[in-house]
Amino acid sequence: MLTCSYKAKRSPRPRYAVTLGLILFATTAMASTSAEAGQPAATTSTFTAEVWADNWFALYANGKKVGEDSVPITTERSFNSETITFTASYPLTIGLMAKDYTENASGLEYIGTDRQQIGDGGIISQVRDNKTGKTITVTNGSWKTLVLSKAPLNPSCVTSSNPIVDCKSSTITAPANWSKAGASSKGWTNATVYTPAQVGIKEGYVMITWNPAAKLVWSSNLELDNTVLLRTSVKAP
Ligand SMILES: [Ca+2]
Repeated sequence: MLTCSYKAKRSPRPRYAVTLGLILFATTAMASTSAEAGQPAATTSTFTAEVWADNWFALYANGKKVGEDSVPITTERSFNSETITFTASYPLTIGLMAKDYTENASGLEYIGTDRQQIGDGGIISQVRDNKTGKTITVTNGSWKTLVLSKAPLNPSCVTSSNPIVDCKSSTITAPANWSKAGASSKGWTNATVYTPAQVGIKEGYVMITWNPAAKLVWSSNLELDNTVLLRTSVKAP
């Protein structure tokens, strides 16, 4: 009887222990699952973007501005490059707002001097995932572009003694969320690739070792289009 009684008391203990263990295991597993679902740790990384622009740019990741050219667009000669580190998650939409310097809405520069001209733009970028060390995107003709500001619409005004009056321009505002995944592609076209000679690379451009696949890009008109948006998307590796 004693043995029986002992066995009767002992018997439920392992079951209880197993049940408790299962509950604890399940709770831990659930906590772990919800932590992974709640924060995108699995797809988040830090990235390093190298950018050279003639003349200015702002960099966006998944709709958020993560950096910009440290030399203001109000600087007539600005050919510096920038290295920007930021944190973001895949799928990653990279956006660049690029501006060619213009002295005013005429689209001209060096106004009133013997160098008065229309001027041109150009931008190149490469982005590296710091976790893997791999380059995940470079500017090329597969990027999409949208022109925001164009001037002059009548290039013959380049010789005008009063360009702000004689030169015509057109400007639209950047579409909301233009650098977010799923943004409208209405009006966007493929970026145009330009040679270093066409853009006139200088100064900061040569400070960076460019991936051979990274190309100088802009809209289809390097001279007249003064503010352009550029965008690409990168899937999780
Ligand atoms: Ca320029």
